[in-house]
Amino acid sequence: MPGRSFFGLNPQPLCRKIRAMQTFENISTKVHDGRRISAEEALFLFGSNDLLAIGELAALVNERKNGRNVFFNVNRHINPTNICVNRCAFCAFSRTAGEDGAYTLALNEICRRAEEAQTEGATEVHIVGGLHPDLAFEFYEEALDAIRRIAPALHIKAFTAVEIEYFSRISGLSIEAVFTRLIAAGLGSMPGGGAEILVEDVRQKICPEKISGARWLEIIRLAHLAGLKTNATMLYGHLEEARDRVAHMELLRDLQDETSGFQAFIPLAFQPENSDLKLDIKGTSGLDDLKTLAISRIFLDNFDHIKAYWVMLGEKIAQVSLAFGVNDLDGTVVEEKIGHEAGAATPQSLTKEGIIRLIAKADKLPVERDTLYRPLRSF
Ligand code: V47
Ligand code: SF4
Repeated sequence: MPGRSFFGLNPQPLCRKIRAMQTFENISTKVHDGRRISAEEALFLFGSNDLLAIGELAALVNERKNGRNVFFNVNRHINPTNICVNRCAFCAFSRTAGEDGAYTLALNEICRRAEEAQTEGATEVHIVGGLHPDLAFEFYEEALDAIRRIAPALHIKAFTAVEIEYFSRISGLSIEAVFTRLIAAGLGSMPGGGAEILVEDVRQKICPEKISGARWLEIIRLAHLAGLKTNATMLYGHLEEARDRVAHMELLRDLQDETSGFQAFIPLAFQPENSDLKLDIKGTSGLDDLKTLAISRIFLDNFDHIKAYWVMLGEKIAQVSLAFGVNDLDGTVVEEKIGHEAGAATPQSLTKEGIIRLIAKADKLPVERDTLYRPLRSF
């Protein structure tokens, strides 16, 4: 009879434990054979707290793809404006025009920062910002063109799919035409922001004004068709559930099967301070961070790179993640606003030497890369 005690043993938890062991064995066999795991299996892994077993599988997947190499790049973030018409509930960075702390950088200040980055050895500028109600599309076009002239050695990685869609709306241009114009002005690739959680009911709660998940995917598809590589992020640790994370990653995996345009997947740990999402949480746990990175490494078999963004994770968890399937550590950054406005306790920047030390102390080989993952130097 189900659940009845037999010689003092309760058979139900025992059966569950055996079933769980069998499921893990099946997943492990698939991963060892180089086969893809299903969404259900990824969800099972989220339900398990056997972090070391999950990490071992992720490390195996990563080892096959990247050996002991861990990539990093020397970059600088520039956020041209924090004024944004969307005001997503989780975002502590954005302001309404006229509000305390609202800012917009002048073109020459954007150029000064880019030039300084180039002088200091950066190979990339990472440019994202708010959806400004008054700046014209031409401002962004001019900014790229000016950066290209003043700092020609820099790769310009700029604008989320959310910004691209906004540019199309304010300019009356099609998405394709926006890409053509920005590429002509110097755009080299796109970061992975704005994805948040692509599942619509969660998205409606955390960023109701933002373009839908389906539209985000469509714009990224068009970016890939236009020849731009992009990243993909996932904002986790707020009110989403494990099944939302898996559904999010499955949408990305499907698109990657179609376009091969994604370079890296970057889980972003939610920083709860100063956000309008009134959740009774203090931020993600180290266990959840490592599990999420490891499961993404196992599940996203068609992504070459899983990136740990140390700004949100903290340097120590980012370092430990290198044993849990991660092969990319972002970056020198220099000035970070999005996470720090939301309470991130990390420094504003890491030196190149600091990143090399983090990687080497994790018994990995530091490889400086360019934005398109071409190795520049090993250390
Ligand atoms: O889309 C906003 C996230 C993203 C918070 O592609 C928050 O190489 C945590 O996308 N807590 C922008 N996250 C940053 C981003 C990114 C960062 C580093 C590298 C790359 C890349 C991309 O930041 C937003 C949003 O998902 N974000 N607020 C917060 N409170
Ligand atoms: Fe604006 Fe992006 Fe912040 Fe949303 S996350 S409010 S779109 S800057």
